[in-house]
Amino acid sequence: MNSTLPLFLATRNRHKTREIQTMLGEGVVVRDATEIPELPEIEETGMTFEANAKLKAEGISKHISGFVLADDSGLEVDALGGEPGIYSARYAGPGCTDVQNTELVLKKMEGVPQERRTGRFRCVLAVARDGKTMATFDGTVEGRLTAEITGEGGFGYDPIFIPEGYQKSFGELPAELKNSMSHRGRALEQFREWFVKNNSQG
Ligand code: ITT
Repeated sequence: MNSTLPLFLATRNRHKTREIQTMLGEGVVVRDATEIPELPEIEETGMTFEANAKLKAEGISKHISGFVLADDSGLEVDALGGEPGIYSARYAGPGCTDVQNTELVLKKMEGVPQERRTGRFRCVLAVARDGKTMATFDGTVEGRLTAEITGEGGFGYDPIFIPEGYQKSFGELPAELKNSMSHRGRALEQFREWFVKNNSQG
């Protein structure tokens, strides 16, 4: 990207903001909802990642001018029937921590053999302006669950997720490697193309 473009993220999750800012690079200056405490808390009442991403993007874009990008994401575990899925952030209950969520998944997976510990991260990005969604993008990364917490990198469920083709978890692998293949990285590649095109059209 040639000039500096502003982008507002409809998130209060600073880990997402850091990853997105890193991946979009210096040409895009990212701000998020942690900078504006008056912004409303958008209730995630949708039944899909896409519905919740749209709710967040549309809700916040009524208060912020320009493009607003929202990310709804989570972990789907096959042996748990796709849980925690859209409930990833609140799996262990309202206000719970990443560690509590991660420990709950591991507990529910106790005794599940290696070959059945499959799952994936999913991310849907929605971009909105003036309360209307303009586009959505999605990305997934397949992998398997560890039996215990591994590494200190990343956030959320990263320490219990080993991406396909690797022997280490996202908690152990370098951030650049995660970003190059992650659900968020894949969705963001598509968004980036859209963003450049739509900004150049004014
Ligand atoms: P916002 O709604 O404010 O964006 P949130 O953390 O509540 O923040 P979500 O509702 O999309 O976001 O929940 C996503 C949860 O899924 C998040 O809290 C993590 O626990 C997990 N998650 C998403 N992406 C992840 C990643 O790249 N690595 C590990 N865990 C991830």
